[in-house]
Amino acid sequence: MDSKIKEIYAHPVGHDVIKKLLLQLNINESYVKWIGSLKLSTIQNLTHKQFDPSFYNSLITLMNTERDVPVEGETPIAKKWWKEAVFYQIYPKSFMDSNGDGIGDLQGILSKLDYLQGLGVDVIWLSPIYDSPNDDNGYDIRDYHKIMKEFGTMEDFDNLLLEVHKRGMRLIMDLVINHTSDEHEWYKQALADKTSKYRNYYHFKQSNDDNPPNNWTSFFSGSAWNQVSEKEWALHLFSKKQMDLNWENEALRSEIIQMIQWWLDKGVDGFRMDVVNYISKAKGLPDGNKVIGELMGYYGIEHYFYGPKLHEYLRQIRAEAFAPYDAYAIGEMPGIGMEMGKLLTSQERQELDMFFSFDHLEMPGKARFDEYIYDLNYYKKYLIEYTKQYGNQRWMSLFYNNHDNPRFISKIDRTHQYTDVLAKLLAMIQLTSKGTPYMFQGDEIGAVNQDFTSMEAIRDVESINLYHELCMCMSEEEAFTKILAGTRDHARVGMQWTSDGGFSQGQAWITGKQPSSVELQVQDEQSIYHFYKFLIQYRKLHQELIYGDIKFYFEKTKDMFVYARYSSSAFYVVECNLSNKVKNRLMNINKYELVLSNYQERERRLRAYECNLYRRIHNE
Ligand code: ISL
Ligand code: CA
Repeated sequence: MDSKIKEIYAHPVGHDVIKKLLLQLNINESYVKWIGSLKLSTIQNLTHKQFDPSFYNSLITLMNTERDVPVEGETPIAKKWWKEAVFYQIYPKSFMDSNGDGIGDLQGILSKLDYLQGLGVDVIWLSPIYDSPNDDNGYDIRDYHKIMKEFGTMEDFDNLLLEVHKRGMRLIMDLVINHTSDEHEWYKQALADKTSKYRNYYHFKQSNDDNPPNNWTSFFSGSAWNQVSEKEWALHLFSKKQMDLNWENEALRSEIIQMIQWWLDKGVDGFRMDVVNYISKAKGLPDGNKVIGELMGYYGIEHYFYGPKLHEYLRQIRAEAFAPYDAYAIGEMPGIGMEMGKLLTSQERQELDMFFSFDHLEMPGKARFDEYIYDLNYYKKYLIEYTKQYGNQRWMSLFYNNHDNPRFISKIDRTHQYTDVLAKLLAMIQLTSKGTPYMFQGDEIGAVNQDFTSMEAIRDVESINLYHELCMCMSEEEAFTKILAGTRDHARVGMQWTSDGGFSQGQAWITGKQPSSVELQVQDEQSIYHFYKFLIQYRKLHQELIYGDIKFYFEKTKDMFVYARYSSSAFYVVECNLSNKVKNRLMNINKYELVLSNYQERERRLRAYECNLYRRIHNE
């Protein structure tokens, strides 16, 4: 408690916790400087009403969890296939339906491998395809060694993997090891017999009264506890059918590691680890601080988003499963900031290779279900800071979309009048910045949010639960408006292969429509699809855009985003107008040749969302 704020801010964990709180409160970071010399105890006295001692104990515990500070100083970038590759996330349920039952499947994906190879995709990430009751569309796994029947058979999977490898592509699986379905054999045995060894594979906890054992809330509304008997409860951070695994249990850890090895023996190339930062929970599962609960929207999160043994578990998985197979691993880690990200992914730490940070997806003080216009100047600031701070021992993932978020392009341009140039601008930044591009199905055809008209069209368990919770404190119309702003279903409607049909000839499990289609985009040389295809190819041939140095210009100039990627032998500049207003060009381009633009004609000034890639002519 005698530590000064500036000392706490200098600690990687302290830095990210303070930064996260300021972000949620929409308070400028410069505030930290003013209070830097104050002691934590002074701050506690000033805020003892809001932050009770439990908050400070959590912060200090978090900081003492991992004493190492990330290695700084510059080493050359180590070349790796996953730093050069373009990844493409497929949500199998909505990608392509081969048998007309209205649900995407593995044979449907197989039929589109040539399309993906033609686009230039190097790695496919499949959202979960394991046997599941589909309470959370496969993120509730019932059997890790079986393929979900709606998606096909294990033979279909083996054939798909073979065909992916035949094309020189790779495939990574979505690994959900924070929780299993409540229909998993382990959980069924745990419920059936209190003395079973599987009882301790989960978090069962006594409660002295008929309230849950602590105040933790679920990401999918309500308490994070299922009552399983008069005095016993079981923990679920997500839906009531997704039961959290107890990673303290060595037997559980080794079963999970054996399962990972089983998939690696089949030849998969790596994994995306679902909410992997949640797997270690604070001892005793203590109550969450109320102020943090209100601020973050979820009670208890400080006790598991960066748990006491997270590094230990990740090192064990790496040592026993990933390393022997030289497998790739990216962690999905909601709430983890840049400094903690360094501790979890720096190459010398032998834990994860990369991670998905989410701090860029919403603006400060905004949450996914808020309606607001996203300002690309915030993304510019985020990208510049991350790129400068992240150095060469770590490697960023660059993504706008996934199956959990509304379409990024629709947050910026709600009327969709700029879709064509804006989608290309986003592609330009993603494919020329320093980091690995992660595309999500539909990015390449300018997929946008859906104008769902009622809850009848909504399928996502998170949205349905939240809607019922909101209806307790607002009208159905207001509740639906909030759901419409943030529902994950915007990203889960079918891939639009042809203009009349979507991904299925049958009655699709979810209905949606895109303004364009693969068919139209492939035919039109000036399409978003061809813009992606060109850039994916170009960066492979001109690897300054991957491994080159990076330099930012006009950092303080609003709406202008200009940076160079260069080596001793080639120099590229990317020039972007982040606004829908005409802007003066700030750079002198007469020594450059234009490689690619999202506008056909040349003009003296930059038009709405105009982006240009230039190559410096060296013979002058
Ligand atoms: O963090 C969240 C609450 O706002 C969600 O974005 C999301 O649930 C979180 O990022 C974790 O997502 C992953 O785990 C979930 C699953 O529903 C998501 O689809 C998956 O990507 C539970 O497995
Ligand atoms: Ca099907």
